[in-house]
Amino acid sequence: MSPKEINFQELFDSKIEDDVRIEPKDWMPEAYRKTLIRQISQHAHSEVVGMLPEANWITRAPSLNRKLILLAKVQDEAGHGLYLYCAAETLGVTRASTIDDLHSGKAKYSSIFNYPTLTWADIGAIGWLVDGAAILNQVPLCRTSYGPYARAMVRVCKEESFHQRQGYELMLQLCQGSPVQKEMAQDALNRWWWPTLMMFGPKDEESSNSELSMKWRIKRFSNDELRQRFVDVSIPQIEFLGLTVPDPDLKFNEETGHYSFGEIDWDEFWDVVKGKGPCNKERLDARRDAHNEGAWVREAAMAYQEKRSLRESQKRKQA
Ligand code: BYC
Repeated sequence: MSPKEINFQELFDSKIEDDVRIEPKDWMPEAYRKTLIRQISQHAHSEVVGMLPEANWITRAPSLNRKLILLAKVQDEAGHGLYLYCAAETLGVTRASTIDDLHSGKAKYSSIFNYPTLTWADIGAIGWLVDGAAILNQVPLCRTSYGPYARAMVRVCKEESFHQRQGYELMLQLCQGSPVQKEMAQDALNRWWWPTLMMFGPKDEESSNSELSMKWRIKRFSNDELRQRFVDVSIPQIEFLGLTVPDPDLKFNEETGHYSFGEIDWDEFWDVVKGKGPCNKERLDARRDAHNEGAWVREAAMAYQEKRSLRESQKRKQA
């Protein structure tokens, strides 16, 4: 068949239908490419901004072991950001342009990282709840239709699993400790529970990207499906800790076999997404400062690369 006779759209549709991964050099609809660049780069920004609330506690971790665990976790998040920026680059954008979009406020990052980490228990709550939510969202992404994104997610999920366990273990230790420690754990749960439910995104009927993302098998489950799954798995964990869910409307529904829960404060969610959360300004300022302060490293790496290329081309000429 000559290239003229190939119907690229049909070929793409049949690959999606048969669960064959789309790879960087394959033809893809422009809207598919755009939505992937949007999601993958926002995912990368979330990983990198997500280092900030936890990094705030590295110097104050209560023991050497806790410090080592937290350092390893925060480094993992940096690695996740790098795999994801690389995956976005395979779609034809530069890392510099995606980072500029974060710094200018054009690109989003997860709402959850715009809340402050007030006590040590917040580090447990983030690992347990935020990474727990991330796992539920990201395990299906290991089967997402775009190859480089799916492959990046495999390693990310393995690391998230360690993050979730260390967070739960930290909470368990606090809950088995003194009354003040248990109170600290309850307070962290009270503050992180609702923002974690918001992480899954708006309700399905308000999720503007879902229809196409589901059709293209970028997303395999809807925002509400994953949110429900998160509530169902978390409630027994909360009960085991001996803590109380900060939701008076939470009830187990015998008929559906799922927990029903109270209404999320969607005004708060959209305020945070639009930049009006408690820490949005602080987070973006910290990222911009880190980028500016790291300019000399990027310049030095480029200068070294130029010198090396020059040396190699001179050697080739002499040979
Ligand atoms: N925060 O149509 P929808 C981590 C935006 S990091 C802010 O449902 P979609 C970790 C959405 O972008 C894990 N914005 O969107 C790191 C869209 O606006 P645009 C982060 C949100 O894409 C360090 C609009 O609302 N995980 O785990 O179909 C330490 C309408 O939404 C949010 C990922 O990034 C939000 N929460 O579904 C610890 C996973 N939710 O873009 C832990 C990959 C929605 O049209 N991403 N918006 O202007 C996804 O799976 C999907 O993008 C989402 C949203 C489920 C998040």
